[in-house]
Amino acid sequence: SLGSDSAKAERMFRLMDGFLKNDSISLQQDILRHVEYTVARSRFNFDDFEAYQALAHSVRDRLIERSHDTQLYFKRKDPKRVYFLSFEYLMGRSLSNSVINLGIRDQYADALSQLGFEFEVLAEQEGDAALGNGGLARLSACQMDSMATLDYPAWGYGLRYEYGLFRQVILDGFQHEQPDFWLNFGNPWETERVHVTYPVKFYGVVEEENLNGEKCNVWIPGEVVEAVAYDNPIPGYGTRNTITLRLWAGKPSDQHDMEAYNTGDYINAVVCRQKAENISSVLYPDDRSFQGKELRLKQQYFFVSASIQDIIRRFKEAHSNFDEFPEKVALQLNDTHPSLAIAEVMRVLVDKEHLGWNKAWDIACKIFSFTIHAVIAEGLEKIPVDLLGSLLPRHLQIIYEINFKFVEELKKRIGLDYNRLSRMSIIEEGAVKSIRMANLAIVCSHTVNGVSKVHSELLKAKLFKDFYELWPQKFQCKTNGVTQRRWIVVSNPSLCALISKWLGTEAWIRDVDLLTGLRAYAADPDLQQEWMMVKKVNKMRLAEYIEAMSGVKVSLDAMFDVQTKRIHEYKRQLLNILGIIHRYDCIKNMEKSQRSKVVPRVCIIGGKAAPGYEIAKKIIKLCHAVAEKINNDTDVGDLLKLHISTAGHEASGTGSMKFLMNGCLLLATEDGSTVEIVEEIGADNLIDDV
Ligand code: GFP
Ligand code: GFP
Repeated sequence: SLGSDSAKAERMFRLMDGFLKNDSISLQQDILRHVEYTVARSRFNFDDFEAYQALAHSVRDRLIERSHDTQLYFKRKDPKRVYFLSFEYLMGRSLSNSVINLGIRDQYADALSQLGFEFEVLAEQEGDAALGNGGLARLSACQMDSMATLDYPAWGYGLRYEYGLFRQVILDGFQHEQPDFWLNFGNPWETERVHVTYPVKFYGVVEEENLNGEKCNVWIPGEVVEAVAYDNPIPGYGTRNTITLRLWAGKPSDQHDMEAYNTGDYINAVVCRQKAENISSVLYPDDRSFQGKELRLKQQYFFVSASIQDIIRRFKEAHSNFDEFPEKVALQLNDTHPSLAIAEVMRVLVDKEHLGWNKAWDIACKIFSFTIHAVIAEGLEKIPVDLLGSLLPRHLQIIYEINFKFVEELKKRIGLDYNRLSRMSIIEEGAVKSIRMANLAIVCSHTVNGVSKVHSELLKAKLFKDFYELWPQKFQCKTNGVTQRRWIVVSNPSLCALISKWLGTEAWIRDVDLLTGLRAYAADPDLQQEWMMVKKVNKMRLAEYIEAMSGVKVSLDAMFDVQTKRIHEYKRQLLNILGIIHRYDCIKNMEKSQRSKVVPRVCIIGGKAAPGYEIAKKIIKLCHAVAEKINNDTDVGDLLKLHISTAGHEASGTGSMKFLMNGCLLLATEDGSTVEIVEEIGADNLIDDV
């Protein structure tokens, strides 16, 4: 017998020989073991990609240890957990980020070099997990890194798309989209949890039943799809805390089509089962204008329903009374995409847990908070009532009920101001009767935040003025941030080394405010020279990359002028391109002798356009047409080159932060986060040129 639990644990621990070790020999043994037994290649003969796979698995082992300890710790402590619900995550690559956060990058680099491999080269083998479109999705990834580092008991929930954001191919200056089947070579970071599955229901009818003399609603679904969990560990920096990003994938349900099997339609039944897997297969490219597509709504509910079931299951394992729910659970809605969670929580609490409407609503209002990323009204999601009613009949009833009670309450507060009542209603009347998802989220959430000061003020003054007047206390600002772990330490190792050297500490990698310590040395010529060197070397690397990718040779003495983000009218790539045409014109009209005074520039514009967004796609073509003209004009030569790697309405903008923290100058208007960036860097670093 293994004896008591703790004796058992002790014995297990000894059998495992303690935790994995991080000295060079142990790491080498580990990598070779994975080459041999996981990748199943001979340890005497494996290539860079196989070495990467083995390396990734050995890192993953270390992540799993920490993730187990984290879960065990939080299970014992039972703190309030924060659940971050987001439809998109742009995690990118995991290898470098993980070993840096675990503090064992150098050890791995050393171990690999003993085996005849180079860490940097293997890291290049990893593909991108591009399960998102742009800023919103990258913000989710940064928030996960941050919550892990700050020791939060946090979980991220999302969808495991099999096809991430499309691959962009440029043919004759035009963008073409190709599928990004990123799981082609497997994903060593995730763990499939075959036992963590939940049924998710769609369609069907709602019937009233009598339960112990009380009426209750029972939803009889027309389709059931199983959601299976895939866990991705997210390690914090300088802590053991390793949280989980749990992504759901569709899987056929056995409840689904017994009928079909019984009636002998075997082939058809199998084909139907396969459809279930399609639910999570593809990420919708986004242009911030709303399209009511059934599959997208299905995806939203699928991920919301599985997540809520998981959260409630976890809560019930430790608690018997829902009164404690708001003390143990916080749900953060990342934009409106997951806001069906509100109706779902109500459905579970009312129909399944039989708490009664008022109690359930009271609980719901204490657990939700809501981040808005939109600036323009067209960006707000509206779901046609007919679509919702057919896909989720019970949820439509619930939303109507929430709205009815809300409007009744509102009438008491503001009287019969019908214009205002109709503006605030969760239901939009009109040609297509729709559900305003943002209104639903605001009505239920205790906190609503914008993503920069300007944006948060705009929400109060314009987009949600009526709601602000009703509930001023709900509205907050949470300015976006980006993690310096990803955007300096991983992406710019030489700048990272410089900063640590001058600050005499690596503490800024945890606490970004410590970067202000560099101010003391800003005028030091040694620092300036080292800083310029770092930039120069990076610039050389970029120039090599540009030449390899596009064949355009660029001058290292030129100023590199970069704009990279989704192509969108409001992001004003068009303005940028017009500026380039103007500069080209000026140079052409100049006396030759004057030209020596022009600062040479390399303009770099990068970004994808949503496949259905015609104007954005034309902007890409325009960029290429202008580039072709300028780059082939020998008269202008190096004075101007345009390379296309592929005040407006920016709610915040996080790309500017990434450029800034790597020592770039920003050319910006006062919108979104730039106003606060000026507060941080100080007016002495601002050239105000209006
Ligand atoms: C559990 C545990 C993990 C376990 C996974 C998968 O968390 O260690 O491996 O989930 O079952 F913490 P809960 O979802 O039960 O919180
Ligand atoms: C959106 C907004 C940005 C904002 C991010 C994160 O980004 O202004 O910084 O969300 O809040 F437009 P995209 O998804 O459009 O890139």
